Amino acid sequence: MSEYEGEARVSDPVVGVVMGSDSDWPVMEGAARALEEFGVPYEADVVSAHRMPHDMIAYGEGAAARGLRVIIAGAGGAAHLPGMLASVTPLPVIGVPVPLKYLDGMDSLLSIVQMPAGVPVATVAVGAARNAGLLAVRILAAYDDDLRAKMAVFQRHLYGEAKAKGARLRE
Ligand code: RP5
Repeated sequence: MSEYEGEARVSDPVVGVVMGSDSDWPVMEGAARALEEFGVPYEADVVSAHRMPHDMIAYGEGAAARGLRVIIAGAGGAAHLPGMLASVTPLPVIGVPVPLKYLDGMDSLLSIVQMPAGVPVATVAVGAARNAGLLAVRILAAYDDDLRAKMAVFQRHLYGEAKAKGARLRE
């Protein structure tokens, strides 16, 4: 059983966090944790583009009707999952390049970011699943006053941390 099974599922998820393999979870967990911090209901699952292509298409085609509003998709190597999902859903897809043993994640990054015109994937930095989660929150917050207020608090917190670092250097 994957580590995340049983803990990452909530009722009525609005974000789908999917990945090509459970070996991606140590990276993708960052997205899940960010969503939890903001109280955003999400689901997590393995949907491999190459090992379960029909499931992948079904996931993408059914996502909006099931109530999802954003998909975060992570994969490593020949990372086709985010782009293929974007091709079959009208929802925004955020791609997370997962770094593997070789090539430092550059293969994953280029596989995800080089999408053809008309089929965008919002690609975050290699391994930056937390930012993917935060971007999903921002997308949802555009139409949710409470969530936008939470994001503003979060940003003020970031500001405070950065200022404190400067203050420590000046001591
Ligand atoms: C990709 O292959 C997955 O997203 C993962 O990053 C990589 C390796 O998968 P495993 O061989 O560990 O299952 O499709």
